[in-house]
Amino acid sequence: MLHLDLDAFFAAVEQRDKPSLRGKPVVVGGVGGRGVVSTASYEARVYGVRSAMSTREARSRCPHAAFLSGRFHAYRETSRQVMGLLRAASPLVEPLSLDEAFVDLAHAGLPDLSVETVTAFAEDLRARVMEATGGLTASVGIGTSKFIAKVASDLRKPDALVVVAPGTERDLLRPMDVRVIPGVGPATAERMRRVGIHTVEQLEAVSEDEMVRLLGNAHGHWLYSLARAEDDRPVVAEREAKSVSVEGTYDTDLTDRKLMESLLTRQANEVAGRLRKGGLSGRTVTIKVRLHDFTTLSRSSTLPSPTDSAATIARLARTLLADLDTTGGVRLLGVGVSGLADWVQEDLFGEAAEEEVEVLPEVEVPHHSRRTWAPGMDVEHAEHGRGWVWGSGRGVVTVRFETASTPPGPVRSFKDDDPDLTPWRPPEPEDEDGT
Ligand code: TTP
Ligand code: MG
Ligand code: MG
Repeated sequence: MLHLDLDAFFAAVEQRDKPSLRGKPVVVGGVGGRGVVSTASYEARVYGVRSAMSTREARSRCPHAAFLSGRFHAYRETSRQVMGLLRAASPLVEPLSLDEAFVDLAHAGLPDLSVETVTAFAEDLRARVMEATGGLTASVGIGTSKFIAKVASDLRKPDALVVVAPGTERDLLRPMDVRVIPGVGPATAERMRRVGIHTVEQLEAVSEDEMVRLLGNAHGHWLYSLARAEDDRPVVAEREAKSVSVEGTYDTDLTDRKLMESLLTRQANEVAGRLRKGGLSGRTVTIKVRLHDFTTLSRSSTLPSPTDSAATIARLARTLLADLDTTGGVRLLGVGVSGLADWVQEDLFGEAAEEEVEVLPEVEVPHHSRRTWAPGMDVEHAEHGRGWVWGSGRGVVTVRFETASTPPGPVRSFKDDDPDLTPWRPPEPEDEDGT
């Protein structure tokens, strides 16, 4: 089993695309007053900056870092490149997030699975990741199970490969904190601490009965096995679409609830249209909301029977939105239906099967009506070419003119309504259909 995780992912993409930031502390996340750090470059981690820390705290620990608000399209594109490489190596690839995946090496066509062979394979893979992404480093772990591979990839981050030889797994785990075990979160760890269990070795000494008594049935058996490095979870590659979804990303953070509801309603209509075209219906309606600081929330609601009704999907989507705090602004909204069945259950209430079509008002997403120049965003100037927003305020926006393929570039300031300066975005694949 192989586990790959990119190093300081968002920050590494920023350093790739902004040559003047290479080798420097970079913090990506919400830059506003209540913002939270998504990630920090390893240069910033030296100062104690970490994911999920408040940006305020990060600024006080590392005031000279570049604080950037993030460019999701660039992260997604880079992720796509890496996942593509992995899928070319083995048909069994299970992505866990944008920057992380398991790969089943038993299906990678290797002559054998000796430590030497998998080591050479992984070094080659890391080199290919670096080449394909324009310089990003990945940490890779290899072991006899998902658990061990994941522990290994984290062991010597960044830019490292760790192969755990078969038979050495338990020695590796014993001195580690129990929180290394998937499923041992803060609450479980605290419960263990109270009975004097801090390390995996101490956990190993607990009998299975005792473990079940301490942590409940499912959890107890699971942790008993993992403490012994017993983990036979297979890699589950994504297969055919298990859901139909539509989402949209927006240039300006949306704050208007009415507008958000209208957008969700339109998306629900599109989802319903696609379901019908495929002769499908589903029970679970999910909305996805990405906040200004890249926190991505999803909420779902499950119906007693499958639906393909736009009105039903829209109504549920709006209800789900009502429970979310979106005051800081929203960058992405999406609606999906999952739990698909290829039939629609007879309507229990005997309503006409024909859907009443909801008349939708035209909605217009604000397009830089009041321009926001978020730090880090890509821009283009009619005369000076492409660059990124270094900072803005008091009617002035400062741009550094450089890209991934240029040397560090010069800084220039403009009036923030300069018509020659426009946001730049790469052409986006028009179909963002989730699967
Ligand atoms: P991680 O792989 O957890 O972190 P990382 O790649 O930044 O750093 P490393 O793996 O070297 O320790 O997460 C991948 C990306 O997900 C990260 O770059 C930003 C995003 N992220 C958040 O937005 N918020 C978070 O709390 C975390 C942990 C990650
Ligand atoms: Mg990572
Ligand atoms: Mg990760």
